[in-house]
Amino acid sequence: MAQVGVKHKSFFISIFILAFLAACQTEVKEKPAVIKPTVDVPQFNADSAYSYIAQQVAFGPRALGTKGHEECAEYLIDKMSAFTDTVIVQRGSVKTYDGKVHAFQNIIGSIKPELNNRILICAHWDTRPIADHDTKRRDEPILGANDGGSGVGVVLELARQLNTMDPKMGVDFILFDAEDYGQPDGYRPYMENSYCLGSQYWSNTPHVERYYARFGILLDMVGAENAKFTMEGTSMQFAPTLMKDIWNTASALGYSGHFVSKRTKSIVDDHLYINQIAGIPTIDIIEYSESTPTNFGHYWHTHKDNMDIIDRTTLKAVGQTVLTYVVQEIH
Ligand code: AHN
Ligand code: ZN
Repeated sequence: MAQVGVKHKSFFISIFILAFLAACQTEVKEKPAVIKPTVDVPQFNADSAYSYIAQQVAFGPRALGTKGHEECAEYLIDKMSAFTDTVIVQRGSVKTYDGKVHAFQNIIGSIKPELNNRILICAHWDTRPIADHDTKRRDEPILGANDGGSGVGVVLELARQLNTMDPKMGVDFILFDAEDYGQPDGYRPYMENSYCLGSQYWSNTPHVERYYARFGILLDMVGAENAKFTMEGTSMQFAPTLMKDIWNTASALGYSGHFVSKRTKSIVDDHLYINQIAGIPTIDIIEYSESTPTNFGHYWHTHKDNMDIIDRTTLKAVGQTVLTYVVQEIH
């Protein structure tokens, strides 16, 4: 009897162990997969972005100190007021490389300004006062449809869309002034940091005290036909994860023709100062050309930078990619 009892005992122990192992396996199998909740992403309207570019260009050149600059500022403040909860215009003056003093306006629209958890989307709105890379009329200001107009056009359309979405995070849209009054190549005496004066000012003196954002996205020259956007060096240095995530988003949406997963040289642009001074990890989505000595588009700082080179297909690729990434982040 004692032996039977022992046999019975080991039999029940074996059954118990098998049942336990089975339970463990079942539990592992039935553990629900971690799926990110799917969020409805609206369609980025490229026609709308295009029209915001055309309206800026209709003011003529928007270089510091011009009538077009003054009038366009009013238009942008109006638009930003329509698309965000609060608008702050940061006004000041800067001394440019040519010794002149110019008034500037950084235009800052905020959705849910009361929230601490924030993201930042930005572009420069001023245009270059000279056409130093053109072969003729080099001392005349350019229209800057792409360099100045396009980033703002996409930012405004993003603001219009995100404003209707009741985001769980605050969103700031900054239109920087005084980006493109930088010193031409070979000008003496050399002046350091002559570009991006508006973003340098804001980075040192943000529109609210102790401002911080989880990340920033800068849009510069995002509207030219067939534009390629590579993984620019400064962005990869300061915000590699953000950059890879956004390029992956573009790829998932079928925009790998525009968003090329190749690292290219570092560029001095507004994002450098936002990273260095404000300490906000920020990337630059900026066109890279393989076929020009500057690696900017063939139209860059020439009179060819007008509405003829703006293509809705490129605006859509950039706008939909950023909108998709941001909508997922703020829910
Ligand atoms: C420099 O040429 C040093 N940076 C380019 C920044 C820029 C100019 N973006 C648009 N125009
Ligand atoms: Zn420029």
